[in-house]
Parts: sequence; C-alpha cells; structure tokens
Amino acid sequence: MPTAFITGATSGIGAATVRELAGSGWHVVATGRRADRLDALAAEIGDLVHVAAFDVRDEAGFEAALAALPAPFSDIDLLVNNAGLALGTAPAQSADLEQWRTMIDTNVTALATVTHRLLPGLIARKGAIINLSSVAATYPYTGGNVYGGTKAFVHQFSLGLRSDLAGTGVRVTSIEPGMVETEFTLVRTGGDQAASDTLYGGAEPMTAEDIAATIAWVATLPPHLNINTLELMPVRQSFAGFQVARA
Ligand code: NDP
Ligand code: 8X3
Repeated sequence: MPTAFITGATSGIGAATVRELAGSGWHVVATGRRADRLDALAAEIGDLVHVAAFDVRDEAGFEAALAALPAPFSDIDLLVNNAGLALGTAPAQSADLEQWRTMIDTNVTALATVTHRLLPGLIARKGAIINLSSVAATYPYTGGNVYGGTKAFVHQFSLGLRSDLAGTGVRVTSIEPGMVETEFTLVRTGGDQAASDTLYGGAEPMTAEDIAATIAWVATLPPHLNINTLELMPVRQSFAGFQVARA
C-alpha cells in the first residue's frame, strides 16, 4: 500500500485523514507539534501510522523527522499539506502583525518548504500532492485579510505546481472548504469555545471526516485523472453581497 505524509495531524482534518487513509490500509506519517496527540493516534491505529512531532516552520526539525523515517514510511507517495491556521478576525487596520507573520510562516513558507523537499521523491514515485486551501482564497470577508491571502497562495501555488510538473505523472489538488467544525475557530479566537460554538451552531457545518473522505477520494482516483481545485461548503453556507460604505 502507498504511504501518505500528512502535516497537521493532531486534530481536525489532518487527524481524520490519518484515520481515513490508515483505515484503507495506507501507511501514514502523521505530523504536528503536539506529540501527546500523535502518540494517542498511533496507539489507536497501530503499525500503519508513524508519528513525527515537529513544528512545520522548523526546517531542521522537519529534516530530522524525515531522516528518522523507517521503510516503508520513507517512500512517500502522497503529501497532504494540511497544517495551517487562522489567527484573529480583526480588520487589517487593527490586526496584530505577529499573527500575520505566524500565518504566513505556517500556511505559506512552511508549506512551500515541505513541498520543495518532498518533490523529488514524489516525482520518482509519480505521487500526489493535496493542499488545503479554503473558500477564503476566493471569497473575501472582513477580518479574513492575511488568512485569505495565504490560502490564495495555496490555490495558485497548486496550479503552478501542475504546470511545472507536466509530464511527471505527479497530481496536484487544491481542496478549498468552507466551514468545517474542528479546532480551527478555537485556535483563531485564542481558545474561545463560546465563539466557536456560536459560529458553528445551527450551521450544520462540514465535519473533518467529510473532508478526509474527500481527500481519500481524490487520492485514489485513477492515475490519469487530476482534480485541480475542489471547493466545498455546507449547504447552509453561501455567499453574501458586496458592501457599500455610503457617504
Ligand atoms: P485544526 O486547528 O483542528 O488543525 C490544524 C492542524 O494544523 C493541527 O494538527 C495543528 O497541529 C497543525 N498546525 C498548526 N500550526 C502548526 C505548526 N506550526 N507546525 C505543525 N503543525 C501545525 O484545524 P483544521 O483541521 O480545520 O485545519 C486544517 C487545515 O484546513 C488548515 O490549513 C486550515 O486552514 C484548513 N481549512 C480549515 C477550514 C475550517 O473551516 N476548519 C476550512 C478551510 C480550510 P499542532 O497545533 O499540534 O501543531
Ligand atoms: C476556513 C474557512 O470561512 O473560516 O478556511 O475562512 S473560513
């Protein structure tokens, strides 16, 4: 069975994707900063999972984790670039610059670094890359500023990879979900459970398992077929109109 390398596997979409792929017999490298979460995942799933705790922004930590991968986990067929976060909902003019930097470092720089490092092996194995973008890449909303910008990068980077990888057999997909109830809003609000419950309450949001099933579907399509971009929303979420700040 093939091997997947999943960033951000300690919660939400990443953890659900580990369960989904390992449940189908894949070998999975599950990564993230919270080692206790990863250990619990390994204990739950067993030998099909290899865990590696590192901060995705720490290139040396990432390299050390790669160097420690035993066979068959070292032969990566699928990279799921899932680690990411939004911080804050303030408009740009009152946003925290450090939060902007953290989002850019994690969602853009680290994602590009991981991809660059794993590309030679993915090309050798005619593998696949699945990147987690967002509807925030396409539809701006107040307070989305840099988060949306980072996810627009992920979208366009995915398409650029498709161009560059022409003829290699490597597939690249940008998955672009709307509301998925995970720890995402807890992280964004600094741990405000009430804010998270209010956002998702009555919205019938998508679940991490919904997105994991989509990732698994994309990853197991026939090798001649590439989903470029896949946008998903809960039925209860849709678009609002333009705003006009009248004089
Ligand atoms: P969660 O907060 O539940 O999971 C985020 C994951 O990213 C965690 O495993 C976290 O691990 C990891 N992560 C964050 N920062 C780092 C870091 N510096 N180093 C390593 N790992 C890191 O959120 P989701 O599951 O919802 O988010 C997964 C992806 O999906 C993100 O890229 C997000 O932007 C995207 N997305 C989410 C949507 C939603 O509505 N929930 C919608 C659209 C896209 P740890 O903290 O242990 O390091
Ligand atoms: C997460 C979805 O709408 O909160 O990427 O930006 S949203």
